[in-house]
Amino acid sequence: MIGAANMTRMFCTLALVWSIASAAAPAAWDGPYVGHDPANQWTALWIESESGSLDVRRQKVSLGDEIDVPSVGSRPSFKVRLRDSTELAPDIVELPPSSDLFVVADTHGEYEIATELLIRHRIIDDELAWSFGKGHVVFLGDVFDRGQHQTELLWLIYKLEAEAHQAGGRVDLILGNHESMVLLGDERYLHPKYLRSPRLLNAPGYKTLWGTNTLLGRWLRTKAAVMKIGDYLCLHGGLSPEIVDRKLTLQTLNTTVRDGLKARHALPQAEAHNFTFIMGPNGPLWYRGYFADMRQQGGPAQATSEDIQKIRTHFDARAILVGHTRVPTITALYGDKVVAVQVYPHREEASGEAIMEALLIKSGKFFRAKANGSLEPLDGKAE
Ligand SMILES: [Mn+2]
Repeated sequence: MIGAANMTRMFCTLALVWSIASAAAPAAWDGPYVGHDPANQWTALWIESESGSLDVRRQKVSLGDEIDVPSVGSRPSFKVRLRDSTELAPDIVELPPSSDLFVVADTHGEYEIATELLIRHRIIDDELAWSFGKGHVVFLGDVFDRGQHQTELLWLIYKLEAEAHQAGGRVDLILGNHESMVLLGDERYLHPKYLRSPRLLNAPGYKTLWGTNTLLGRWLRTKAAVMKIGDYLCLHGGLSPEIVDRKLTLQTLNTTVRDGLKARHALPQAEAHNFTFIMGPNGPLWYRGYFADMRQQGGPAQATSEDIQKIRTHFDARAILVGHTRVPTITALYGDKVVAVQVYPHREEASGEAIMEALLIKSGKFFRAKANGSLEPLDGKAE
């Protein structure tokens, strides 16, 4: 087992590297990472760049303290109050008819583009503070991998969760396949910068930075793979007809994923069997059967309208909202019983304009919320 011993080394014996007098202040590079040692002393670690070298800054902290998450590009730094997470995300959340639901799919480390989308739609203000009142935001997973600012995005979501709660609103983060990959040690899709972070922090691998004695690692392991928010099933990949055939409930799906992400090799046999299915091409984190027939790739057949009806009946839901599979614009499938939300965050080559979309559900109506701030009903008329 890696884990306790290595984490102890990481959070106890890391030497603080003092910078020699220098004109320029160190620039943020990665972090903070917050974890505790076996004596429950919490430490925050930042990696900073100065005069071409990367140094580690470390600070003893306590739950309840506020620490800085550094600025990125034009986005300001923000303070986050440290809290431990023990309460599990619910399988089902009420959505009052007057509350808007803002659905954000895979952000993949594209912090500036994702925050632009949130700012333009007044989910957050220019200082990155919650400004959506009693509204509800759900992130459909895949915050990790590909881009280079996943740490900041996770801290932002963690912070907004608390601020939304204070305001009578709500933020939920659903787990995607890239959350599961990172937490289980698959480093293939990490932006190369994140391969350097564990080395600089004297940790044996990137997943150690998100272990069960880290603040965000514990927080991520309270999250759900599938949530029903109001009448909507919210998840990363999709619900396959096989889930209904196996009679899997939200509770079984979420408990199995959580247990597997805590200790995959310690799962009892029946649960290990479910975990293997869930982490496969017919499982909720990976399924792409709403989009194409995947049988030639060893995946599932394309879901039929009858399949979708069967799934909606099994979970008593109006529609299924998914990320994971890229679409050029948010698209209603199966007569709006499935909505594909994943417009990959990127910049238009010529103009540099941010391209990303979220799904806004207002009084049961679907809108595309674009990164430039415009809203467009899913049935096509501009508003
Ligand atoms: Mn994905």
